[in-house]
Amino acid sequence: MTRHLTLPRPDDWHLHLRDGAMLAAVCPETTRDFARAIIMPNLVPPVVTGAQAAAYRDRILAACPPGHDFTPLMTLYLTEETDPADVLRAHAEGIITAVKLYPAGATTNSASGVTDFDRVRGVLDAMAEAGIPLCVHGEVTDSEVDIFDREAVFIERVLDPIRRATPGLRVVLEHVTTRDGVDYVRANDDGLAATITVHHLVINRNHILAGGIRPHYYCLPVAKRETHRLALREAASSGDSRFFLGTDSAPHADDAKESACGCAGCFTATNAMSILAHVFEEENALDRLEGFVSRHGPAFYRLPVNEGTITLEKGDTAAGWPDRIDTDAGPVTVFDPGFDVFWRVAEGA
Ligand code: OTD
Ligand code: ZN
Ligand code: ZN
Repeated sequence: MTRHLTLPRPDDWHLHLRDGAMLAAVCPETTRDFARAIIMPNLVPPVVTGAQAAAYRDRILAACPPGHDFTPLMTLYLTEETDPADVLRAHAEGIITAVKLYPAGATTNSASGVTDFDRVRGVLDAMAEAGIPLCVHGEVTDSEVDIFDREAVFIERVLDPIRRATPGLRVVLEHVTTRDGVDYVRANDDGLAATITVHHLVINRNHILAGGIRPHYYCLPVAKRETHRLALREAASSGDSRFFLGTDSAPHADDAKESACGCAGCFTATNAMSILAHVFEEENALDRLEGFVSRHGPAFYRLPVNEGTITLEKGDTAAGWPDRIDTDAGPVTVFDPGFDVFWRVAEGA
């Protein structure tokens, strides 16, 4: 039985680090294990210009503990007012790695997102030309569409038309949660990939709702029924380079989640690698974890694989992690997979 697994240092291709007190507290939880992360721009107000992205990057680097070697890969929040020239300049200067598309109102802090997709066509054309990836929150926001169908409907009504209208645009379908999404990625070869979270590999919708409502399992896109979770596990552990890790670790203070109208988001930065090792071992795919966390993402983003390594170790006792992280914005509960995990990160180099 494998007890040690050494991998190139992994990257997180979808992460929320927030700002201020929350950033200070959660940043080390990611930088301990991960070398790079695609940083989501949904601050309040959102990161919409190259100058704002550069300033946010500097705040993240200042929050990085000394000795942690971490590169934040910044994104811009696409709005109907985004200036293509600013996007191209920020990319050429190495300030941003990608642009993020949120349909207006789709998730936490997405009010400034796009309503009329024709109004961002100029930006998308410029991005296609320059090879800048578009990261997409793939859910429609139409209140008449059932929340469990919003990803599949988005693919049909929005994503596929955007890709057809913008040949060459490189797209990441973020946090894919359905078999429909997996199948769509598999059926389209060029310039399309998907990130998969840790929590969507672990929970289905029963975990949120059966036997009591569990706010710490509520996120967007919401976890779907079991067949979809199994499709995600299969895709993540298949070795297909179009699927890679994006934790979507999204911290909220506990009082904002444990509320009559709780915020969406699961905080997995602390235990992501331990849980992934457990999941891949269950799938008899420990040898494919390296592709999912360390190789497929850099290949899509045209970046080198990290030079340092991380070693995962399987112990005889359950790996411990704190139930919650203390922050000056209040405690943040760490995602509980609901089973014992024996893998831990032994060392990084
Ligand atoms: N989903 N929560 C958040 C973002 C994500 O859609 C997402 O990327 C957040 O809190 O920023 C969530 O549930
Ligand atoms: Zn999203
Ligand atoms: Zn997210």
